[in-house]
Amino acid sequence: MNSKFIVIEGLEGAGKSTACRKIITTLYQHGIKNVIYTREPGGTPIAEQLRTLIQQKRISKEKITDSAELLMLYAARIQLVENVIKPALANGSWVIGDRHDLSSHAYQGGGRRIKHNFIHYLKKEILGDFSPDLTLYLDITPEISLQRTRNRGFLDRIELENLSFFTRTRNRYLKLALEDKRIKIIDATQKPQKVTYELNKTITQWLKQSCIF
Ligand code: T5A
Repeated sequence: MNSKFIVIEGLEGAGKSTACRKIITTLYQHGIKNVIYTREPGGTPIAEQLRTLIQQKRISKEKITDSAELLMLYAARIQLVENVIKPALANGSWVIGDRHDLSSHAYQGGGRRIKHNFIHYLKKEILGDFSPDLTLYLDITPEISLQRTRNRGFLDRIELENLSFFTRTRNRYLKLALEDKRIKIIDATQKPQKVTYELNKTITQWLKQSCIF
């Protein structure tokens, strides 16, 4: 059985971490037991240090420029892809990714308004043709996202952005999801049990369509 790379995407508080756990359980029930979990940014010692830099509210008085943020995200991503994801796939493991490249197109492209051509160029140069087999985009409104993250009690540097930033980010997610049939949209404003049901249904259908069982 060919191993696959499945990614979960969405705004803060969309339920990505919860969804990753549920998907791992669903795969297990379908006999796919060799599965690893990754998160972005992060997942290797260097990528985790980059994550800290990206999320830290302030490093002295120096502001992280939008381009530097994007480059750090791609630096973290390629460390993870080359050192963890590709070797795992080559060894027959499935990989469940909590965020991947689509996040940069949504947050840095949509939210920060960095030009699409530049992000696309970086992606091609750094990742080549490497991409997920399936992406599940958990769609919530920015208002719900901010409410769920505020309930958590602390906000990192990106979570401190305003509603318009997250509205642009969500709009870019939706635009890209509608353009690519490998990205499935799940309504994550529903009750957790309903979201889990939709996730299971989508994954099971996709496994069948991909002739995995
Ligand atoms: N980033 C990342 C970029 O800007 N560009 C990039 O290229 C990349 C890769 C990463 C940050 O970096 C940015 C985006 C982010 O700002 P992260 O660690 O991935 O951050 O973090 P978050 O998205 O902030 O992760 P969260 O843990 O906040 O969100 P999750 O994982 O989506 O949500 P989860 O499962 O932890 O749930 C959050 C809360 O919501 C509740 C849960 O119980 C929990 O309390 N919840 C629900 N409540 C009601 N109904 C539902 N259906 C619910 N689902 C979950």
